Amino acid sequence: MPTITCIDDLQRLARRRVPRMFYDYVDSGAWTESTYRANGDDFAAIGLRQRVMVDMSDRRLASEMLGERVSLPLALAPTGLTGMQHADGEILAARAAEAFGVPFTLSTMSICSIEDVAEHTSRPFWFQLYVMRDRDFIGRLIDRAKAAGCSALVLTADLQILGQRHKDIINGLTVPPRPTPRNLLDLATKWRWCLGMARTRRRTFGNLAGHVQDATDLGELAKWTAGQFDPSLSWDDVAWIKERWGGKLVIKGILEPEDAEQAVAAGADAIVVSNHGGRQLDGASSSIRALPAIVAAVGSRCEVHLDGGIRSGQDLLKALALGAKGAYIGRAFLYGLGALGQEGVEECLRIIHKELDTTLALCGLRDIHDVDTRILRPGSYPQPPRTAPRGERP
Ligand code: HOC
Repeated sequence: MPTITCIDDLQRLARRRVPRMFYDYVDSGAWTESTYRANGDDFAAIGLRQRVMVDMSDRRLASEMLGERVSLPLALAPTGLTGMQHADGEILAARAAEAFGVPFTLSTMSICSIEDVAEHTSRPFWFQLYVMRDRDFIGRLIDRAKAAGCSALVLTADLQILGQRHKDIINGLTVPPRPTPRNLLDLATKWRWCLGMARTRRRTFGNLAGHVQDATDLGELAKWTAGQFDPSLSWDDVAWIKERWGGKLVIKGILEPEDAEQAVAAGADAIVVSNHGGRQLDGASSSIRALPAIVAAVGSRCEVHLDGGIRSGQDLLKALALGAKGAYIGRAFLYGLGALGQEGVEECLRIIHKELDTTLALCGLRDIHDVDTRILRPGSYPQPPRTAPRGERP
């Protein structure tokens, strides 16, 4: 087993253990992947200010997201097909999040169902909702999340149609999936993954089972699902979703202040600044670059979270410094999951926690709540556009 020191190490191990089709599904973005790359590059461009000779003992990283106590301001993002990175992936990731004291978000497009995850965890998890054409089905999904005790509904706003990812097409992860000779040869070298999959009874999209006639076939379900995302979804729909749900509502996929305003007007308790991990609109802004303007616009009226590009505790600290109340990791925990199952997700969280703690201290702070732009090197970080106060000339 190689020594694991950072998320890159988990990624390398995952690449060796997860079938290429599913590894690439995670490690890919839309079209040229420019937004996917920018998510990481724009974090790397932000510099930190070292401070010395200040008392750095007794550091505090614990905080709150949506009123829930979190051991660090981080949640596991909703990620599709998580149970294809490792057998029972969603259950294992949710258990790791629970053990670490951070929220887990289950995707509509998960392999394990809402009920599977609820049965194997005690901490309430968050449920991510895709709005599909069949609104009755969506209503019932919301009811199921409520019945399972989910503590927040995360409505994804940026996937009314599916972005095109070239690696998925090349690998045959199209709808329906295409088993090519290359895929079959690759599977032969991923024996751990195959053993796990042979043991589990979960192989299809658990939340959708029973809804289509042939619910046992991944290809059929994928085909059905891709045609089901509702391109007509609009802000008007948030009202009925909010009413049916009745609990904390998060709107994910916001990059522009105007949309943030709409989300707040629609009653969001939190918004997630996100470009879907660079998997939807290639050319869209990186999440960290979009964050300051959104915090300036709505940060006093709702929680602003960030998703996209977080691969270390340093990235997380930079997002907090720019006004995020918390952030999400997607690929980082999926690499841990693919590499080492539940232990890998816990290792990912330990790594990020340690990096956050060390960076906080070296920036001269002890409490995560004291973090702001003073820890960032001037000129290296994005700033909100200068606007004149209402009623004044710019
Ligand atoms: C077959 C349809 O959030 C992603 C997911 C969406 C999954 C849809 C899969 O891949 O970005």
